[in-house]
Amino acid sequence: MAAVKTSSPFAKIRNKVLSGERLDLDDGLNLFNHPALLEIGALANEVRERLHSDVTYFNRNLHLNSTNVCEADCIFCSFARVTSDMPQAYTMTIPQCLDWVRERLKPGMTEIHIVNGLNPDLPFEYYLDLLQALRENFPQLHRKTFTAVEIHYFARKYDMSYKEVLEKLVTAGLQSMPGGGAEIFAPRARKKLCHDKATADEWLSVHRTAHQLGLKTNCTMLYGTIETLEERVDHLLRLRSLQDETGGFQAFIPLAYHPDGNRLGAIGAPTGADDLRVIAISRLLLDNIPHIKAYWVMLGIKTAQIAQIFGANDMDGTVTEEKIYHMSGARTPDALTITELEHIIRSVGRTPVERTTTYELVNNVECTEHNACL
Ligand code: V47
Repeated sequence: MAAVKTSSPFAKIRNKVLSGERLDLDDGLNLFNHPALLEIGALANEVRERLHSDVTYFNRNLHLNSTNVCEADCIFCSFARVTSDMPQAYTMTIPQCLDWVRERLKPGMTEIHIVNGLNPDLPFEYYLDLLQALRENFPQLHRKTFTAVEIHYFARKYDMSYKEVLEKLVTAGLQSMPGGGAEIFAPRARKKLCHDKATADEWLSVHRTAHQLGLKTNCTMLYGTIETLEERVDHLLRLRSLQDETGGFQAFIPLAYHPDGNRLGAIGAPTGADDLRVIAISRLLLDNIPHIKAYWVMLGIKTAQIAQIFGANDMDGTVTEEKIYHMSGARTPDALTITELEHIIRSVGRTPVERTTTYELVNNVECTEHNACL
């Protein structure tokens, strides 16, 4: 790495990181304001290599959004339709969900990721039946389902505690939770972006409960809307505090704002440099969360690839048929093949390693001939 003036804020941060000392709010802000992106990236890369050597993880997964009817008023969202009679609103029945999976299932797939709208017309049994039907018909797919915002909604709507909701869903087949719905925790920004869904404390409380029940979950941050740099750092530090308490987060996924087709529009959509900076700073601040995922669907394939030398160590997966980003203007393909993912990872000098949802290694005997799988 190039010589860094020993008295500069960055030099102090670098010394802290290299000696294993924790970064604080001021350090986070200094990193966001430090002009030399490559220095931040190189430091994050050192941490990433210390934790994961040259490995980049990926998995084979399907994304199902079984309803986009959602009564929450999130002004950045292009996916939701407020009522079921609006154009493009849909709700799939359980047999339709099963057919949908069956049509897209490939040998070697290990995960189904489900995120839905907050649909006022569905009974709780819909979610239980969906999980049970998926477990019965596709036992090979790990069910990573429902964000903390959905769990909070179920608790309020069906009059249960978070623990009761989660226990019932686990009995029906939920195995882990995705990290969506966190957006930005700061009340100022949250009030403008998504005033009527789970608050930051509620989001964190759902994850705390899930972790206490032994579930692994992911966490996210939506950036590039109206948040300040201080609000970004505050968000990351709140995730780090919960992780100190429970240890239940396995991956952090920064989500870059996509501006098409929603009411927030084209304010401050992040640039490639912003994306890489957020990845690198996340790696440096979140010293207790094992994996930083560069989600190629929203970063774009090329940025997600370069992120692998800026602190990230995961690319997510094949992601067959993502909708939330594609309805908000993502230009990435609907899915990647294993051959494509492996090529992208290898050509940035990393070793592709297939994982399960909970980061066990996969030895896909069925798929040694990759083309036979995807
Ligand atoms: O919660 C919605 C975000 C999230 C937009 O856990 C938007 O492995 C940008 O959480 N621009 C859902 N972001 C996606 C998500 C996720 C994705 C991949 C992997 C995992 C995981 C989780 O998408 C929402 C919201 O924060 N979002 N609209 C938009 N216009």
